[in-house]
This record gives sequence, C-alpha cells and structure tokens, in this order.
Amino acid sequence: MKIVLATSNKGKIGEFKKLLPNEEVYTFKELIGDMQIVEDANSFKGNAIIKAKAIYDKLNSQEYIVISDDSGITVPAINNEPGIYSARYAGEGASDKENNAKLISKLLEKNLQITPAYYTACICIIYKGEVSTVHGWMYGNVIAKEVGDEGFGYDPMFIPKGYEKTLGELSHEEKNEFSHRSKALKLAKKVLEVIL
Ligand code: ITT
Repeated sequence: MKIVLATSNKGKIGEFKKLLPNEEVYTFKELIGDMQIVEDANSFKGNAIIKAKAIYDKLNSQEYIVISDDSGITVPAINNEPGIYSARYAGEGASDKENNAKLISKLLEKNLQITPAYYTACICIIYKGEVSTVHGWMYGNVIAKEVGDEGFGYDPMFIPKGYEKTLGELSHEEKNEFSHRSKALKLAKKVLEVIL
C-alpha cells in the first residue's frame, strides 16, 4: 500500500510511521511540496476531511491512499478547551511550549492542579475518491505542569487512565498501545481491508 500522510506535524508523522511499519509511507511534502490548508470546519471530522481532500485533489492520482488526522485535547472543566483549536490554542503558529503554557495558565486560573481530559483523533482516508472517517479517543487527566520529554504537543501534561506517569514519561511504544491515534488507525485499517 502506498500511503500519503496529509499532515505537516512531525509528532504525528513519527507515530504513523511506527504504526504502519510494513507500508510504503510518504508525507505529502515529499510528493507535492508545501501547501497551506485552511482548517475552518467546526469539528475534528470536518477538518480531517478538509486536509485529506486538499492533498488528494492536488496529488490527482488513484495510486495513493491519503490519510489525514485531525486531533486535539479536550478539558471539560475549562469549557472543553482547547478541543479543535489545540494546535493554535496560544495563537496561529504557536509552538507546543506556548500552547502548553496557555493550558497551564487556564488550569491554574481555576485552581485545577489535575482534572479529567481526553484526546480525540479523527482519521480521514481517501482512496480512489471514496472518503471514510473513523475516530479514536484516549481518556485520562491533565495536570497543570509539564513532566517528561517524550511524545509531542500536550503529552507532558497528560496522564492516561490507569497510569501514574505522563505521556511525556512513557515510551512511543507504550503510547501507541492505547493512544487515540492508534485506536483510530486500527479502525482505518479495517476500512482499508474493505475498500482495497
Ligand atoms: P496537521 O494539521 O498538519 O496535521 P496540526 O498540528 O495543525 O498538524 P491538528 O490541527 O490536528 O494538527 O492539531 C493537533 C494538535 O492537537 C497538535 O498540534 C497537538 O497540540 C494536539 N495533539 C493531537 N494529538 C496529540 C498527541 O498524540 N499528543 C499530544 N498532543 C496532541
């Protein structure tokens, strides 16, 4: 299978490559160069479709399976922020460090050292023009500080359910056993079994 990842996020690319060890995996940049995509839908699913379609249309080939991922962390105690705005919580183009700092300050404003949170991933697959979407979730708690340097994004602030360490302290292999992305990708593989 020739898979094209419709993402520029290095953390996602690393995880997808580990989760798809036996496939030919390309990033869209390797095939068509850089592209700015406006993600203006109001759901993970809507934005995942926008990204996959943009790359599928530009590639203009029946040869590749295009896979996009729209994801984020939701914290119910602070009005479900940052949700679909996770990548740009501290502003357009914000770094992971800046987004984490904003989340920490929002939690501390409400005096929350630890509170429930969950990650969502919506994966969109397009093959020969057919569009499918699947979701995966990972539940746990978010803490008002960063611990560990593994993973990316909000991982140093997230303690998965059943664990006492943050994802920043767990290995890629451990995270990939139960992450929102790996769960969605398992469903995506089932979809591919049907459409291929
Ligand atoms: P692409 O659109 O190019 O895929 P992006 O980073 O802009 O990259 P999203 O709009 O889907 O992608 O935003 C995802 C953000 O959610 C990401 O930047 C992180 O801040 C956060 N996130 C998603 N999955 C995560 C994970 O597994 N670990 C940590 N943070 C994650």
